[in-house]
Amino acid sequence: MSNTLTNSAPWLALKSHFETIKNAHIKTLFEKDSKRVQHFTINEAGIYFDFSKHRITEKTVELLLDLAKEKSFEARRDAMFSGDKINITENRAVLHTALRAPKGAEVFVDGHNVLPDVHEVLDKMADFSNKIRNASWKGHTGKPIKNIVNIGIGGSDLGPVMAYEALKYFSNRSLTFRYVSNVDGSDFAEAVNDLNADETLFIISSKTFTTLETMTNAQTARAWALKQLIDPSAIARHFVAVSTNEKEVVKFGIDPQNMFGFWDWVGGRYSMSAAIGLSTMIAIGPDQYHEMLKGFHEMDEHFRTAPLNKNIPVIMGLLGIWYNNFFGAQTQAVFPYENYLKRFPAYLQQLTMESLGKHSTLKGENTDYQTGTVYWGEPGTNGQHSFYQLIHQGTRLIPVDFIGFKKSLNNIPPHQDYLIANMIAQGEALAFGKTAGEVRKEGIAEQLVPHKVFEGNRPSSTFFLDQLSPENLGKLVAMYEHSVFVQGVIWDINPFDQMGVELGKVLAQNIIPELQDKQKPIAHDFSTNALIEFYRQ
Ligand code: G6Q
Repeated sequence: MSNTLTNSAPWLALKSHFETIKNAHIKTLFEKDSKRVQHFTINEAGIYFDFSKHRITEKTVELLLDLAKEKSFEARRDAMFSGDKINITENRAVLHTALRAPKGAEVFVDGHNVLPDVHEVLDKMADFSNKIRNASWKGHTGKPIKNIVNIGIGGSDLGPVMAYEALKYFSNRSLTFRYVSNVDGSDFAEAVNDLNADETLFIISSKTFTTLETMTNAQTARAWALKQLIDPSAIARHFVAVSTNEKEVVKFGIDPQNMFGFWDWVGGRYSMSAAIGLSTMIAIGPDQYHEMLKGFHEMDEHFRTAPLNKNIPVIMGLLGIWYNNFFGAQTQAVFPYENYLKRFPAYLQQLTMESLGKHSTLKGENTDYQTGTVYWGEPGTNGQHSFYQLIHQGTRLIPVDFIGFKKSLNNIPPHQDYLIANMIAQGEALAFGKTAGEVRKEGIAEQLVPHKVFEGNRPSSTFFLDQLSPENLGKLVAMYEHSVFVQGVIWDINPFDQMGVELGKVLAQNIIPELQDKQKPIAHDFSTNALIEFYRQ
């Protein structure tokens, strides 16, 4: 094994530094450095990022930054922004950042400036969104569209549904939005149960336009619509596509005029700022959608230009490495204290785990270190009444990201004060805990003292923003996107492919005919055969 990461000088330095710090308590770290908050807070790009409650010292950050330098982080980052084909397993550029670059900027792929293409699609999306929103786009029977159903899965679903929920406050409430992803027919059935086809628009969102789930749901949607509308020419008024595959879109029967394109240099899970965001734009309108893109771009610029020690995604990514590879943490919790962000953890699961769950380095060697932390979460305060117990008093180390906003979109006193007090209190309790002495002072019976002790020393980051808005959502998403990139660089893996989802897809294609034709001979392993037999009976 010739992995250079774990043999590199910065890694070895971190390893011995870890030995000196692994037992240090966050409380002691605060006592030793009265300026700790100043040292470990970055207030940039509209995000107040407090990472003082981590098991780190200034030395830790210094060594982690050395590691980033060792891995030529800055050159790798610049290669991404300038359109180099850094997705080496698919020989593609990685340019989600170009999707939110302003008109007039230049980014070249194979000598072609892609920015005019990006803005042409954005303008086409805006034109279409306006027509739906001002009811000038009529359905087949002359009625305006009232319902929008996005059909897509994975990267063609999770971003749009998360953004719709996150930005519901800003959305046009006379329109109804539904998201169908699962190949389970119940997903489709429930989504259209109370809708009329003559007022419904389906957006078929699929980069490849070949994905089994999406194509099955799209065919079912067409049959459902035609059952009510009868005339096949109705499809043109009720179906649009978001895709890179015009041939398949046309084959499905969608007019290419009603197709919104994107490009192979946009990965599925990085596509919510591409035309995959069409349902978002219809919901919040083009102007607010552009505000969201502005937020993305602002964070892109922060990531591209801020010094590494003041760079939010860089520090986030490096902390991820610190806990995963040195403390052996297996998971990372993300708790938004903002109810509209309820789908944000689900969105992040794909972004982080599909990107970083890899065992092969860019050179094709197996890593001799852990990659891909498990991300999970729920909105606060709900989680406090369920699984937080394990984080406070369990035996595992689970770093937490708290995300909060100073102002609520729905100012109903005293809710916001209660919400944010809880977020701040959780970080405090996790870090500082409660000693046996403190418990005893409360007069607790001696036999209960061990049960009431909080060891503390549980690390967390707090991200504080002004108020949830399209712009701030864009910033948050870009922040996590780039923190994933940082980890990919350190681990020397490709965060932009997803070979790991392929095998199951291929095997399902083999099994489908075996379920449909009971006579078909089957020759899998014994367990698989038995499951197929059970279904057939
Ligand atoms: C994301 C993945 C994956 C993809 C879906 C849908 O990065 O590539 O989640 O988005 O499989 O693919 P299509 O958009 O091609 O239908």
